[in-house]
Amino acid sequence: MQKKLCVIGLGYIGLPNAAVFAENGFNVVGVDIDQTLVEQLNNGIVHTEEAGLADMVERLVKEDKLSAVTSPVEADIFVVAVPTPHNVNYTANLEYVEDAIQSLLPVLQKGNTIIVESTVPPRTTRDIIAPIIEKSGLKVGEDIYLAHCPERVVPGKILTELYENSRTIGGINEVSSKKAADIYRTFVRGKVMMTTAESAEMSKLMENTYRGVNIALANELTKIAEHLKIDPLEVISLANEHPRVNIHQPGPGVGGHCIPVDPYFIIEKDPIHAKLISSAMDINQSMPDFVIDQLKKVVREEDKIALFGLAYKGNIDDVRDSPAMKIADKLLDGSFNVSIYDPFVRPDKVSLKLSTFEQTLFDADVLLILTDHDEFKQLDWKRVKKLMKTPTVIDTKNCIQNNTGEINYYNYSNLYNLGRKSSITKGKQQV
Ligand code: SAJ
Repeated sequence: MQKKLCVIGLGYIGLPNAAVFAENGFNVVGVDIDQTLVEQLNNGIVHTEEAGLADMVERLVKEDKLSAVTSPVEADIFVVAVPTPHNVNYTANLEYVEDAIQSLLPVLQKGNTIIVESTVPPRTTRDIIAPIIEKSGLKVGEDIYLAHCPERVVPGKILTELYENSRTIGGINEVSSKKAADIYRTFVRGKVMMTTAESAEMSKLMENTYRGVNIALANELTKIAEHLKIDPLEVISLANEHPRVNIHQPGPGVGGHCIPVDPYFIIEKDPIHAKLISSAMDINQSMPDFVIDQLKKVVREEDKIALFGLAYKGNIDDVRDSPAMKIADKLLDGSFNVSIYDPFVRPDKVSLKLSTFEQTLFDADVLLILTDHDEFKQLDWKRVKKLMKTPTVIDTKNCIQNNTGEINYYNYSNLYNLGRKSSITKGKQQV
């Protein structure tokens, strides 16, 4: 018989998950506290730019395989995919997770499986989530199966990665792991790895911490290289020719809901030992100020700065924790004339004013590139030069591929030349 599956939270992770479960034989009901989102979804309307998702949801709703409601209904399986934001002091705010679990209690039945995909600090499943479930009178691990199966998909490729990525299934006990693993095995083409809830929680956090620490290393190298007048991008590409080295790419900082947040969930649990992780987070957080310091070498007060890109990374519409937002806010607080263009971000999703391509570049003194959208990689430099007052570009993502020498181009290779009179050829790009 077809199993009924309830997904709690229809955001960036919950909705694609709901769609994939529905596509793979489950009768899916999505739950979200946002009434408008629920109504729109029941009409087949989706407002995220995630590749392929809108068409898939529209079809599944039409086929009656997916619907949405505002509070949980009885089901065989519950998948919790709500956000875990951080508090002001960077500890995990588990309010949404706790509320979601609490909301299941009235509909829970013996034999149900609860899967938590939301990222949580180590020990949360056993010490916080299981006790809430047991308030129902049902015993976790015997009457109710509970597992933490952290989401690992990357925005921009969510649907592909839901199928292709390996999954870590951390049951509260073995039978819980097996029940949850059987559900993912219906569509996951990667490995389905069974472990404990604690190892699943910690491995998820370490995946994002690994990336955050390695990006911090690249960012720190950039600062050192600027000081010592060395090209850090060339250094990275040379070092990465070593078979066991993989230095990541520097940038204007680290954004998104995961890499700037998750490592703090480890720090909060053991601040005494999480020294390297703490420093890495500080370095990444300092990058927006570093970018502004570089920019100030070439701009004066009242100058017009054109900002390209608000999203936290290329070809997506997500601005959560975006370093570009931080840079834009800080520049707008100063006495600069700032104009912003982002082809992906919808103007109603941000408090900052967005302008068109032409409006942003018109009469600008400097173009600051903060996101590596494909559109920016292929800019028509003749057109850019014509619109700008002074054709100076600072590319913090090293994403420009067709620089024709029409403009004064700076990326992290040659930051130490910024604001100097002489023009020097350095690295791969012409200045
Ligand atoms: N970034 C750099 N340098 C790099 C790589 C990335 O500065 O070399 C920046 C990006 O520009 C961006 C930020 O890091 O601002 C994060 O981007 P990302 O693509 O590294 O990661 P997310 O946050 O979109 O997704 C990550 C993924 N985790 C890993 O790759 C280990 C994804 O698989 C997780 O599911 C997701 O976090 C999550 O939800 O936890």
